[in-house]
Amino acid sequence: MSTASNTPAPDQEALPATLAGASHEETLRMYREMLRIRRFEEVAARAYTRGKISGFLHLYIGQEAIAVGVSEAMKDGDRIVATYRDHGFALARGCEPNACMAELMGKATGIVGGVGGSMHFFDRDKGMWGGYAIVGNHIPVAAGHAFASKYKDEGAVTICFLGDGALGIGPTHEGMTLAGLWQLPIVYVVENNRYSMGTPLERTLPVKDVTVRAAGYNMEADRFTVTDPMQVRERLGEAIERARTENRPTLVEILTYRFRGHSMSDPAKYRAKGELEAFRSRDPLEVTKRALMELHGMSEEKLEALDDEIFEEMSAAETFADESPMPDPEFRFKHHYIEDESEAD
Ligand SMILES: Cc1ncc(C[n+]2csc(CCOP(=O)(O)OP(=O)(O)O)c2C)c(N)n1
Ligand SMILES: [Mg+2]
Repeated sequence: MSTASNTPAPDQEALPATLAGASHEETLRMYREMLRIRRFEEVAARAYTRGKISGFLHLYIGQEAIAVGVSEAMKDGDRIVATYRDHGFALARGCEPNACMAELMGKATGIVGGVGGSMHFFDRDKGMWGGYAIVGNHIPVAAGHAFASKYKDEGAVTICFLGDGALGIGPTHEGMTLAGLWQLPIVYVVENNRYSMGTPLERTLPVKDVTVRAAGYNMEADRFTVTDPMQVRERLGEAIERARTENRPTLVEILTYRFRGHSMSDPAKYRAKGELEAFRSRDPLEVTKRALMELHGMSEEKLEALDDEIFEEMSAAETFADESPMPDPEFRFKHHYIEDESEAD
């Protein structure tokens, strides 16, 4: 399918059919998860400006519906392989905000003991197989995951996320070639947020529709503009099940938008005038909130109470991280080599 348009819709347009067909319970569950990601990152951004976080901090604000939707479509054993813009995936998979915030601050209680930081969130039990900092280099790694699942006949699917900026990188081509050649149980999802750092995709992409490449890799294709998490669950769910039941890989392009700069040091001055506001008017988080009010009769007060509760949860995570110790310096040598056979698999 190649019918998606990335043109902002006017304010207050009709709610998407996917939300109209969802129950109150599932709409609320997904809204809550999206809001948790957004508030987590806002608290993290504040902590960054207070000097509590070193290095890079890439926020996922605006794209949350994708992490929440894919997580809903996954089964136990399925694997996410993500870029450095990875907080949303970890939280959507059920990783604890305390451990995630502590990781941002490099603390011993962090999700990988404080040695990975923002770009390397990892939790095998939750199906969160990283956080990769090097653009495009995780695409063959993800093919390796999918190869292992197929070889061991695990029935598991790998879902690999990449940015539009990874499309011209050598390893992207290498990984996708192998996935198509070996017909691996994998879904590659390009989160096209229109920019790689400050460069608009018109200056990097020779062909606008990324999914035309799928034919060259012998993959299925899908392409859509994200509206809400239910839609993402549905569309990626189809690709995930095709990978699981037929070992048929898919290349998906999701047209999305990030509301903040590339990282905390980017004031995002390269945007066209009015662009940000236009995209904000169809923020999937706000669209899902509207569905809760208009379709399920939720009051402003109830939604505000939920927001307050989530803000408290994320502020408590900041306090937890603040009060956590730094890692033992020796910890940096752990995991360089396998010390014990039980760690080998
Ligand atoms: C191989 C490599 N080259 C350059 C960089 C520096 N870099 C970090 S993020 C980025 C832009 C990537 O943009 P995109 O893939 O669109 O992802 P987005 O940040 O929009 O999510 C670049 C060039 C890097 N990390 N790795
Ligand atoms: Mg991008």
